[in-house]
Amino acid sequence: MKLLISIVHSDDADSLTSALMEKGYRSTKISTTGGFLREGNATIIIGTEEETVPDVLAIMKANCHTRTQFVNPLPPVMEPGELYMPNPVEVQVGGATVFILNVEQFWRF
Ligand code: 2BA
Repeated sequence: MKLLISIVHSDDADSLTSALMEKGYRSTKISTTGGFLREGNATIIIGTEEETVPDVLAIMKANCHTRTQFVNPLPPVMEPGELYMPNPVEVQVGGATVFILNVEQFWRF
């Protein structure tokens, strides 16, 4: 069995979990925050059999979209009277960042 930990855009999370459920995959959504953008994203965890991992990844690819966002870099240390003009930097976010882990044991009571 495998555990997929997938970080996706918040706007894609509900369509992803619905698409997974339609195909019979169980998932859990956790509200998370990206360390770089400091914006909300969603972490979807999915426990599934090894042979179904390609199908789950295909569902993620179909439902999670790449987005372009602009971020303002941290302002430099300024001397009094200096003016800082922020120059936004473009970053590509997602579709999905996926970690796949081996599951040693799985129990449901
Ligand atoms: P954030 O950390 O908010 O990062 C958002 C996007 O900013 C990243 O998109 C990437 O394009 C850019 N970025 C992140 N760190 C950067 C840096 N040090 N310098 C320049 N650009 C940087 P993605 O790579 O698609 O990542 C989307 C979200 O997935 C991340 O949100 C984070 O929450 C998670 N993530 C990505 N890689 C991870 C990792 N190795 N471990 C844990 N979480 C990760």
